[in-house]
Amino acid sequence: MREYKSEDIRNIAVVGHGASGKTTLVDALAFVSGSSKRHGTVKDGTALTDFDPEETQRGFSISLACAHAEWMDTKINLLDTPGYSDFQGEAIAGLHAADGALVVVSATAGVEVGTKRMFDEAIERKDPVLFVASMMDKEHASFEGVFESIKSELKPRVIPVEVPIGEGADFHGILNLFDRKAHLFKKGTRSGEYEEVDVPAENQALFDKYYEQLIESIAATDDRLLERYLEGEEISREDALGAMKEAMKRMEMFPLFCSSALPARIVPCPTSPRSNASAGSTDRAALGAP
Ligand SMILES: Nc1nc2c(ncn2[C@@H]2O[C@H](COP(=O)(O)OP(=O)(O)OP(=O)(O)O)[C@@H](O)[C@H]2O)c(=O)[nH]1
Ligand SMILES: [Mg+2]
Repeated sequence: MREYKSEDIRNIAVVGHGASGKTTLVDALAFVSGSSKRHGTVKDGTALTDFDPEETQRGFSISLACAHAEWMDTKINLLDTPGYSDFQGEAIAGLHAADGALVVVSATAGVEVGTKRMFDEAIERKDPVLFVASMMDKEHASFEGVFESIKSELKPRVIPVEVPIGEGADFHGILNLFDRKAHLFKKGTRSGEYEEVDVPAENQALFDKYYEQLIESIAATDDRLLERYLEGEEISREDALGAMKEAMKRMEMFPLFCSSALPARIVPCPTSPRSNASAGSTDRAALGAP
């Protein structure tokens, strides 16, 4: 591993309710970034951050543990924390050690008691927060449900920066709002591999709806951008990302991503290129933002 200057290192606490998918997501992020050669699972006892024999036996996290992902010349230390309230002290210690929090919310359960507790802790510490709707491949997964549940129960200015294409067994890609592209997961390849294409016609309306919301929300955090936006000027990707980073630091914006983090399985699908279990994309710049 190369050496990093301190300004190129981010410490992110991965927090949330028990069994929301934190350990699985951390493993996937380390694997997809190339920092880990193996894509492990909690079920098989091979997840990077659940290495303690008691954890592998019980199938949930007990202690704070760290993995890392190297991404765009930044080393991101991912502090995987336990979600169960018995081990809450470890999760809070993780937040104390971190520069920001990644709050994992299950796409089938939405905001739960542990989500709220950890979100409140992060807010109290004035840490930038981003959300990930996990387990998008599961039956009854609902991205809109997670979005609404965060908005109503945590009341932050949460805003999707990527949107799933399909849900549950049909989850096969994401719309990357900043890049204005679709990422379609490649079938039968290692997790996280995708093909970048123009937004498919059948997803254009969905893209337009979320893109408009994103740009409007970002513009509302910056007077100069707002003026340009109201005059009908196009806001560039760089300007939008820059303003969002600043708004995140001021805790005025909370981006929402989505993922499915189990190792890829080959799922026969005659109509669309997909793997129903690929790690969701996380916008590079935004991931490095906090
Ligand atoms: N289908 C599906 N299952 C998932 C996904 N992520 C996690 N799971 C499963 O959900 C269960 C909980 O996942 P974990 O990663 O252990 O969740 P956690 O948040 O670390 O749990 P605690 O450490 O107990 O707080 C495991 O059985 C995982 O295999 C996903 O993206 N898709
Ligand atoms: Mg865990």
